[in-house]
Amino acid sequence: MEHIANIVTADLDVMQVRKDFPILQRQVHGKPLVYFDNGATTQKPQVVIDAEARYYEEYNSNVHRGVHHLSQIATDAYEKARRIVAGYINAAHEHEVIFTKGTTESINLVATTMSRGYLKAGDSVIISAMEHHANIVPWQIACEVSGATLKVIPINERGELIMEAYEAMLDDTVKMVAVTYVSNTLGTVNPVEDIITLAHQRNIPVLIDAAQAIQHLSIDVQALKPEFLAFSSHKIYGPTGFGVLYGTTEWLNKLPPYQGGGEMIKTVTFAKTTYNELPHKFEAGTPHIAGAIGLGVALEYLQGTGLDKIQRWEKQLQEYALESLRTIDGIRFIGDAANRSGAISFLVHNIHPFDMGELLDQQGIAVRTGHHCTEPLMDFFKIPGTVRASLTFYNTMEEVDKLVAGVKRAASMLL
Ligand code: C6P
Repeated sequence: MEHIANIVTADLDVMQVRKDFPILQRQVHGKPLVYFDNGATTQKPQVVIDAEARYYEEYNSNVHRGVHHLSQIATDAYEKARRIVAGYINAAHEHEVIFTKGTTESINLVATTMSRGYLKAGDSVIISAMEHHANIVPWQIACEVSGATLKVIPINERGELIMEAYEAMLDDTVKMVAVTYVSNTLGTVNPVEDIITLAHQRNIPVLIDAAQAIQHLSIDVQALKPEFLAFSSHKIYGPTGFGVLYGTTEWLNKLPPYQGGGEMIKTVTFAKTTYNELPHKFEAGTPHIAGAIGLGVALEYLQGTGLDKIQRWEKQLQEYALESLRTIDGIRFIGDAANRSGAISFLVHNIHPFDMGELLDQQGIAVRTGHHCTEPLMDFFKIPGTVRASLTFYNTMEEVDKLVAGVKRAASMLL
């Protein structure tokens, strides 16, 4: 196919962007790396790698704890990262940005603290059928501890939420709604605006799992108005082991602390401990300082590259990939939502996803295979797993062609 769109219609200079990511220049099994596992983790631009290294080389020190020079520089850099994150999602206050280990910890923080007094027997929590395990299991545990019930919004065969069912579920027992913005397996973009509006009509707080949305969509928390929003740094070109929980001041003040230890205290005696203010109340222990700095730089890099350009290119690439993959004999898409982003899951004839994944790997093409931590979705579609290609802005149409040719080659060997 003609790849003129690579250069002309997309105002993003993809070839230039690719130079910013050193790993994209490497080979795998003697072939140029084609990286389509961005849903699992994205690659890091050199500026992020350099910023992390600079912290360790030049001002490694603990934060908020020392009056000495290095500690002050580290604290400033750490708090600057919070400012950048707050600006990126348009939080009303920097203290509404809590630093965590990632999406999983952010959701666990909310579910665990809600189970300590807020959720009670007879209450219910709503999640959806397309949640990642990280937005299922913490709520199951919270329900077990509190005696609340877990309810699940069903989906249709295209992998879209059945909104009428959701509306019908919203009764007086519901004390929390926690749903994913974008499905990591299906690529479905959920109507989170409607989900939040309907919940708010009954004063129910909402948590949005934005792990697969933050890197593809613009999120303005003051416009969207979730009470909580969680995402991971490593899926938005930042370091692993780091992430964000956004929460409104009201709700973060309402919830008890999650973990006890350094930084989250104001005063400690054996009789009683008083807790620190936001955001420190939820940041016990020495944090991943380099992670925060790296995430801040990653977000600045995206803003510098241009979010509009990135999103336009990703849309074109996604349409091209769907159209090209459709030409493969025997392909079945798992998830065919009208509104989608990021992940494209598929199966070809009855080929096991692992076999397909292995043969693609031999051609230097990295995709993810398996249940993608969404086992209930696999049960719904009655499949063992999928092959998942998750695209992002440094991918090219040539790489999509390689994937399509690779899948055809693998299929011809396996059938
Ligand atoms: N999904 C994937 O390949 P952590 O591991 O905490 O950074 O993110 C957990 C998580 C939560 N919600 C969603 C929607 C996710 O996609 C993920 C991570 C990866 O799909 C690893 S399983």
